Amino acid sequence: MSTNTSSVVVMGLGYIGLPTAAILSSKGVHVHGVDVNQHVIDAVNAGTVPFVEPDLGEFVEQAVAAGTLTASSEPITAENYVIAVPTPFHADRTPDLSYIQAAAEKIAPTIEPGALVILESTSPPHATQKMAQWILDARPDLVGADGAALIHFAHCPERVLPGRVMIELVTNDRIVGGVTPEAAQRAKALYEVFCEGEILLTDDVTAEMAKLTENSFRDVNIAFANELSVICDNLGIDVWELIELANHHPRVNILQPGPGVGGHCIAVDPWFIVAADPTSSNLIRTAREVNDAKPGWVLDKVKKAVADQTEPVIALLGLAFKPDIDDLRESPARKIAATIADEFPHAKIRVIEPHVSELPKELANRKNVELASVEDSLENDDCVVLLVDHQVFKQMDLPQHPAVVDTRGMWR
Ligand code: SAJ
Repeated sequence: MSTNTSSVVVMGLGYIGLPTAAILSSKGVHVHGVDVNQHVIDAVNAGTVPFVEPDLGEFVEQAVAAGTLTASSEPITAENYVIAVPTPFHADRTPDLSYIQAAAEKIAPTIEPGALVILESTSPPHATQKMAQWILDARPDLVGADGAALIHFAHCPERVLPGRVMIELVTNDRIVGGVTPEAAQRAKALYEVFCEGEILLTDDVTAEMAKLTENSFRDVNIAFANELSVICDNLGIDVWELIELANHHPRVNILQPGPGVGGHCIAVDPWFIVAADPTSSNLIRTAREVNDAKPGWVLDKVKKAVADQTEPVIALLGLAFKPDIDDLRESPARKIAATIADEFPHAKIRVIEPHVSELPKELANRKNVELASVEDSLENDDCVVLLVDHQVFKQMDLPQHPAVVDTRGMWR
């Protein structure tokens, strides 16, 4: 191992930072993880994981036992720093870089000349250079007499799929964007410690844009499927049969419609491109709007289905943002459930989500909402709304008595 890859500080022990810390430390790198949440720090130091991700627990347990992974609220001096903190957007959908700034300012006092700072958080164009400036503003001694920084900066976006993170961290190709070519080479050496995919070198701004482009590509293509689903519903055509047929064309590959697009990436990242160039990003903005409008369309379907009832019983199948996970963040199903609870105060709303043991707080305190079992019959409901196509739902038969709103084409 090169001397430059023996120590890493990871800022942010979330869905990306902790797996990255764990995989690096499994290769013998000394990793110190930093988080603002004491519960996360305690969990990691105890060799446990504060959220569900297959195989991550074993990696963390072994690394902590081997002494290569530690966690605290404060960074230490290391050869490499990886920043993996959230990048949400403001109310006006412009990117909020405050977590990156806070992490940059926190590591600044510990950095020694020659260190490499990598931004992994999904970021708008030029965020890596802003991060570099925040660090250098705090540490003017890290700027040489010729005006060049004495440390290196790179952007290396993650592209792992939740649920497959420990596999994809190793097997996915990786884009490495250096603010300088030397920074890119340094970052490549670090990712080579665990990544078996191709490591593709570019500059920092292209790397930032590549990540946003990947998720926007998917968003635009899901929007196409969602728009088709609305058109087909108006025209009395089964959209899932239509897509299946069209996808037999050798150059057509349409994605699946659903109740909207959830998660913390695909529904967010396209807005960073829109914010960077509002006048030229009409297609990307429109795709976002099409996908964001889909939960409202589902609500209208439910309203029509129970229009003649004053106290309907409505079953909602699924709350997660996609099938077979327990992650409810930014879930369109969850948004739809909350809106139905608002719109039908006299209804009985039975939420069936086998991956959670309690309802999220905005549903838990409603008198008209209960968490129901997947074992219960659906035949006594007035309306059944299929929101997530979890495997467990696929074993259920199409209910005969209730009206059905099937947003995933599971019962077609
Ligand atoms: N969805 C559809 N129809 C489809 C596919 C997905 O409605 O045909 C919906 C899902 O139900 C979900 C949303 O889209 O609500 C997003 O799900 P996803 O599986 O497409 O993606 P994520 O958010 O779990 O992960 C994505 C991945 N990006 C791409 O596939 C380009 C992943 O590789 C990224 O690392 C991740 O975003 C990220 O962190 O950016």
